[in-house]
Amino acid sequence: MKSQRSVFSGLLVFFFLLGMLGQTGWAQTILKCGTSTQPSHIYNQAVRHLEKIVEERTKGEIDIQLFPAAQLGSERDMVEGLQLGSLEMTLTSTGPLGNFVPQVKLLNLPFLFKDRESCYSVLDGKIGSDIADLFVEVGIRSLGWYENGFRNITNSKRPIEKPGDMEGLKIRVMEDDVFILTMKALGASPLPMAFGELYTALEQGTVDAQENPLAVIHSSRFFEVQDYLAMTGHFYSPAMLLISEMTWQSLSPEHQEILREAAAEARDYERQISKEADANLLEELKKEGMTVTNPDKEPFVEAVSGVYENPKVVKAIGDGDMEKGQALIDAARDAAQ
Ligand code: EAX
Repeated sequence: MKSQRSVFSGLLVFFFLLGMLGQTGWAQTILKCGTSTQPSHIYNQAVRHLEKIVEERTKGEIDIQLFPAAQLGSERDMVEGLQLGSLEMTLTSTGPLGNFVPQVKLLNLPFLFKDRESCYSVLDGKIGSDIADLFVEVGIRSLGWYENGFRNITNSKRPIEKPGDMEGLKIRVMEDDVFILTMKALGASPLPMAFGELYTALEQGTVDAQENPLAVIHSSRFFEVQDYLAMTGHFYSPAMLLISEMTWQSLSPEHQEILREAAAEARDYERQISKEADANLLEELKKEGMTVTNPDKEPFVEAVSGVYENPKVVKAIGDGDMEKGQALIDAARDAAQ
């Protein structure tokens, strides 16, 4: 009896203290944020920037904790984690996102955008915000379109000057059929694979080639296992900062507002460092011994034009409706010009 009573009063004291902590603002919300890339990559610079702003403005009530280098799984695993509520946040490429919201595939189309300005006008305009809003239906909330960047091809076999040079190259692609179809149209043999396995696959020769923005090629040190870099810029790769809808709903309106604003600021910062990375890293990669080519893009654009007419792709972009898919493609092409 006696010991039961003391357990009871112990519990009372415990809950009393817990209540005090809550009232004095000591309760801290930890938001784990996973990424696939190496710590020095722009995604992780941006998340650290976000972490700082949010910590300041919430007076430490929200602590964003970064887990880079696919420590918490592949991009696809992390997005699934958000749905399940086992992970709070991720900054990911659109690579796996078409498996959750098929309309995202629109943004994965080759040579859709001519420059960064055209990307931002689509992503920050109606098309981008309509697509971002669809994530709520699958248990995820978008905190904005970040940037991975224009993708370029590296390989270990030969310099690439024209689509014909891609013939037979085993190339790793992200896990979406738009990427697979594009590489097939260029004559290569695409192999979908999670990013975390890529360095080893290149090193061991499981694949000859891969494609990524300069910031990824550099931070992941692909120059150690790839001799040739072709500045094709064939895909613009957007990134998204995502938060689990369960987590989002558990935050106070004040914290939601702080997070939303900080995410927009960190996005602008990330786009800026992404642009700087493109301006600076080509020289760095040459210094690391890569042979760089600047192929004429026209023959590449022509070779992949069929991807835009592929019924499977058009239908997927329209979420099962060909006409809607075609309308979206037309709208994006107009807006991107
Ligand atoms: O999001 O999978 C990829 O190649 C991505 O570009 C990379 O993980 C960064």
